[in-house]
Amino acid sequence: MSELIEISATPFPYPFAPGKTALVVIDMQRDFVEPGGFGASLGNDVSLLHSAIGPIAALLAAWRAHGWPIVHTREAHLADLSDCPPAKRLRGAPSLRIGDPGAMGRLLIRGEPGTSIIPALAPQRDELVIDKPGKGMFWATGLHRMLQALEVTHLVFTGVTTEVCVQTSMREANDRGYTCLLVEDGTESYFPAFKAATLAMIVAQGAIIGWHTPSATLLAAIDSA
Ligand code: C5J
Repeated sequence: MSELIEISATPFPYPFAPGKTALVVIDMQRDFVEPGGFGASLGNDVSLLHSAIGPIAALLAAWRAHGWPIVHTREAHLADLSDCPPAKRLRGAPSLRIGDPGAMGRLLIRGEPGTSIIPALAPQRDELVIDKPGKGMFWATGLHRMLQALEVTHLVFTGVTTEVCVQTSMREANDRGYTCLLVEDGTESYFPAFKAATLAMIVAQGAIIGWHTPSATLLAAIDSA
């Protein structure tokens, strides 16, 4: 493995592996971030997610400058909903359900305008873009094999929402042996208290799931390495 860089982090320094660390951007798609999508249909204020966009853009620029691996995910189902369990689709009383037509096409359906990643964070041609039917990025996606083929051992997490798809993906990654860091200002939730709780619980018990640190700390460490 290439030499590790120690990044100041909570609860103790994170061992960053240059070239072996993929940047993961979870679900920065219009359906969660813009009005009229899935997030809004659940009654959420989507503007609460916007502060993560700048830090994620800065991290993408740094990863691209080094040619390091990047993974974007989208929560997106097949058009016939065969990969969307009724237990997911029929839960609660949203104003629109998954698959219903909305302001940006059918909600959370692959290929619809709402599932596209917001223009500020648009993927580039050589980056992995994973459509996932679940909250976690490994469930029914084949991503683990793709990361193994790239010899990725470490993952830096960003995206939305902190306590749902980001945390689920980070837990799945931890179970698969990846060393995981969550970027504090590169993730957001519709519920600030849930974001705070997630940050606290992943680092408890000696980084039981992983580490967290601000984007500025990570970027400065990468720059000076
Ligand atoms: C949600 C996600 N919140 N991307 N999805 O349903 O976190």
